[in-house]
Amino acid sequence: MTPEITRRTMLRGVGYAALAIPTGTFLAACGSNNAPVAGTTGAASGGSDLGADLLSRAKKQGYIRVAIANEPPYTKVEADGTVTGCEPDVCRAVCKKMGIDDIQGIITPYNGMIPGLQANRWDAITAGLFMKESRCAQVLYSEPVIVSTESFGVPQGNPKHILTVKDVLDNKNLKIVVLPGGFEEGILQTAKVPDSQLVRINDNRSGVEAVLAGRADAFMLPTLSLKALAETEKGLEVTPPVSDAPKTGSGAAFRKDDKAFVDEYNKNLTTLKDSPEFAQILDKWGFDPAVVKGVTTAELCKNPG
Ligand code: 6CS
Repeated sequence: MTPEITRRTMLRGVGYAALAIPTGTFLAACGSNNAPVAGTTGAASGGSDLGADLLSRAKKQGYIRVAIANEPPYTKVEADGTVTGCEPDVCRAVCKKMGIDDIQGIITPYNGMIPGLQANRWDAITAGLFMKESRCAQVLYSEPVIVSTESFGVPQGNPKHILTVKDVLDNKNLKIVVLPGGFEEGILQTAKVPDSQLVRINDNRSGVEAVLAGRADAFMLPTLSLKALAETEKGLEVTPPVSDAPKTGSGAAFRKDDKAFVDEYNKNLTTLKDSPEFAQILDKWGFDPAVVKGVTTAELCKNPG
């Protein structure tokens, strides 16, 4: 059995030299003193006995590893390494009800989340990875935690009048920034927007910069993510929710083999949803807890793409 890795061991083992790891920074949210624990994701997967079933392994080691993007308010890594944001906070609350002390976050791009899950680099995705057919075919989603909307981030005054996917289709000169493998890229591709109109940029701030510098006309991203960016990126305007985009919703995503864990997770998620704690978490991050009531994974997995 691989020896348990405590945070102290991890600190001793990998030190902080790994902080510079561009895509595999391994962050721990351990209780109150959430010092970042840095290392490659390899160190993360090395710290757990993948042979045990997820529930018994997680209870024994005291955490599950979760993929995050660091895109507030869906996911956020605080300056001290604390992993938070709406989805990680809900996941942490459900895990505690399951007897699992905490979560440990690993930052990764959206297009790497499912491949990394299937490669056992993490145990779950708690990033607001919106449900759609192709994703639901590869992972086991919990019941939904959030339902949200999409918008366009545009220069002040929205000079090109971009409000809907149809506006993008009707003007072939428009260039729209999307994240590679992101839900928004899928929306535009499903609508048959030509690839020549898509500008793929890996990080949100660079996406905003491209719009403000005139290298693209809009950045398509969840409404709340753009609003969070607009708080610091002066000059960015966020359009009202895109009326012809599908309903976006997400929950935690797990490996298909971990069905026993997901069943237990859903039982505890249902209990959480019926408690004031769930509304407190969603309200804190700007999500409306009422909107997800009655929405199911089965329904959201019908989203095309
Ligand atoms: O599910 C996705 O792919 C999208 N989700 C969020 C929270 N942000 C952007 C990303 O494309």
